Amino acid sequence: MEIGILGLPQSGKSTLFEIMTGTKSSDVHGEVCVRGQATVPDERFDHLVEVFHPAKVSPAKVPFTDVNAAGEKAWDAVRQNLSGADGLLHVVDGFSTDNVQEVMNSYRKLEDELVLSDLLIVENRLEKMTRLPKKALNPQESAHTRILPRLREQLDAGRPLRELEFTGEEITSLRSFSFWTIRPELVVLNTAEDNLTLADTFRDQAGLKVPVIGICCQIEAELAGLAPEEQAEYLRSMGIEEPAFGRIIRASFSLLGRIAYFTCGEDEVKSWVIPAGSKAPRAAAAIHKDFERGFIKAEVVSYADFQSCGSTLAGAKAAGRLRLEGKEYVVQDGDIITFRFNV
Ligand SMILES: Nc1nc2c(ncn2[C@@H]2O[C@H](COP(=O)(O)OP(=O)(O)OP(=O)(O)O)[C@@H](O)[C@H]2O)c(=O)[nH]1
Ligand SMILES: [Mg+2]
Repeated sequence: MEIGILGLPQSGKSTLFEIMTGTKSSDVHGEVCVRGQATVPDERFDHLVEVFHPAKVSPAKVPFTDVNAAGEKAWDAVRQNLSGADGLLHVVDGFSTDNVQEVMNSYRKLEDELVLSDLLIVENRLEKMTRLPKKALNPQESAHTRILPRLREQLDAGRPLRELEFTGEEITSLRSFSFWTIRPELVVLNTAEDNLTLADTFRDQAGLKVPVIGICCQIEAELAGLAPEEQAEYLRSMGIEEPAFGRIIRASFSLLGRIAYFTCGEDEVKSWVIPAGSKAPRAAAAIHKDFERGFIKAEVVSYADFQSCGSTLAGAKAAGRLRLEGKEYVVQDGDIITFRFNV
């Protein structure tokens, strides 16, 4: 699981990366590609830590990748380093202009680049296949001859591939292409400090089918150096309720279709990241493969039930809210789970 940060030069990518991950990006030994982990802000998790006072605290994390590349080979470096990213965070410069049309143009400029890049891949592939005799095609290639013309049509119209519907099989067979526009995208508009509402205007006018979040990276970068009370005071003075970087991290997390469940004890409170829709044994495998193989039952209480039963497991049990779930149970976001297994 990884999110790649993309954007035109000097749009604020590295600044945002540093705010979210606390990892310096811009001047680390001239490295082209920098990876960092961002902690997902979660009030539920914080409450569990307060209740259990564990020796160890392990919140959910999202890995981000920032690419520092300039010059002619910049695009190659970006492509190479982000080919494995599951989702894209597209940073748009909204601070050097207050004209929404200009902001839309700079958003489109990179999007068009990505669409074009995907189109070239599709056309090369189709061209290669037309030169092969039909009978010489392997099953993978025949699948491609069926799907790729549809992709070409979409890209030709300047539209991203993520708007098309694919079957699970099609997605698997397309994976090796590492298309840009098939991956989920979150747009981050980096606004000037006196123009925080630009993101709302942009969202309304651009009519995008992907989520848009506004942030003023400059303000939030300054925040990072302050003590917590000073941060709150500073935010209030700027008219901001909550730092936007937390919302961006949370949105990135859901962009990848991930949810979290918790394991709680005196030794550790931990948030485990799993794909939404995972059944209990699959979810258990996040902790240990043996938990999946030897899965017997999961003792589950939802976070809301836990809280309403006095925030203790004993309380939840006494109220009959601690459920014993089997192999078919689909784990829900915020579940507090103890697995029973046999190895
Ligand atoms: N006014 C203003 N300037 C900003 C803001 N965010 C970033 N900048 C400036 O924009 C410049 C680029 O910031 P970076 O975070 O390095 O941008 P980048 O996208 O990583 O740049 P490259 O990696 O060189 O493409 C810096 O000089 C920042 O000071 C902002 O919110 N407001
Ligand atoms: Mg940079």
